[in-house]
Amino acid sequence: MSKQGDFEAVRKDIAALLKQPGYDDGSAGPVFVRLAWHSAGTYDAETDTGGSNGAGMRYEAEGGDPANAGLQHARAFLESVKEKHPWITYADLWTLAGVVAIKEMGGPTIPWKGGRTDYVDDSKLPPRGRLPDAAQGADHIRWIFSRMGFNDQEIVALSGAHNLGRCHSDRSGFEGAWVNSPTRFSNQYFRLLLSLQWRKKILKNGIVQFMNYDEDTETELMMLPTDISLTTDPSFKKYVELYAKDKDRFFEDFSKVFDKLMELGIVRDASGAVTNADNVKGGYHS
Ligand code: HIF
Repeated sequence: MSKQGDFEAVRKDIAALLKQPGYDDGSAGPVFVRLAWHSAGTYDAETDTGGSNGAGMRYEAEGGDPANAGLQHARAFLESVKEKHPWITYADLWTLAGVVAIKEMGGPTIPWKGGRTDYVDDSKLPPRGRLPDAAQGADHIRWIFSRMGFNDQEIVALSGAHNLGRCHSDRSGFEGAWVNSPTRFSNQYFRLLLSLQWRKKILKNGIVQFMNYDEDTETELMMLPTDISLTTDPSFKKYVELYAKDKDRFFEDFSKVFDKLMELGIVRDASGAVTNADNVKGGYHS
């Protein structure tokens, strides 16, 4: 067992857990990133509810939300880290796992601070329906992310995370990966959005997504309707173009915006200590 607050020790154990030969593309990294984002993306700025405090996915009302299907795998992988470092809250562990995974997969360093608390019961869970619906378009994602306090540029920068991982027909109903190296963080997603021909395809389950066949690698890549909307909306498109040609700028902006996402609902004092932990009753206090 590590000393309370030794986040370095936790980071090392998360990094050691990423390689999972029998799972998806051989890495738990992408599903950790999705867990981190879904743990925070319930934030509603107007009512100051939801966000990365609480780790509400431990409860059925949030964990069993169809929008969170598949994230039980990420939570199960991370259980061994929680057992080894029982002092860490789940809310800190899940956000830290996303940040460590991005770095280990070749992405930018993302500032991260601990101090989140876990709900002690399910009385304060955010309502379902706050996470985005991939079947929709630009207006929908602008509405969902502006509710969390993000502008157009930040929405596009965040979207680069779809460079990682894949869709699963038994989770979201969509199928396939966005890029050929889905465990390597880069700006490839933006380049492919602009350079390939994306054709609408109706899957056997009736779900509509966009597909491209790559002759070099003989693989089929995919885009969600929401991904394609980043190229059809002129305000979004100019940032897709920016990040497609400037990888350093993408890494820099992504680091800031992913940090902002992980901090949703968290209030800190000048020393970085979380001051709104009372919202969630109990939990870990550093
Ligand atoms: Fe995703 N996202 N996301 N997403 N997402 C999926 C998978 C991942 C949206 C829909 C989906 C973000 C925004 C949005 C990751 C990270 C981020 C899947 C597939 C869907 C449907 C789930 C499955 O079937 O397993 C929508 C509509 C979003 C609003 C635009 C974030 C910016 C891109 C915030 C973000 O960081 C990651 C990583 C995955 C891959 C998970 C995996 O298991 O491989």
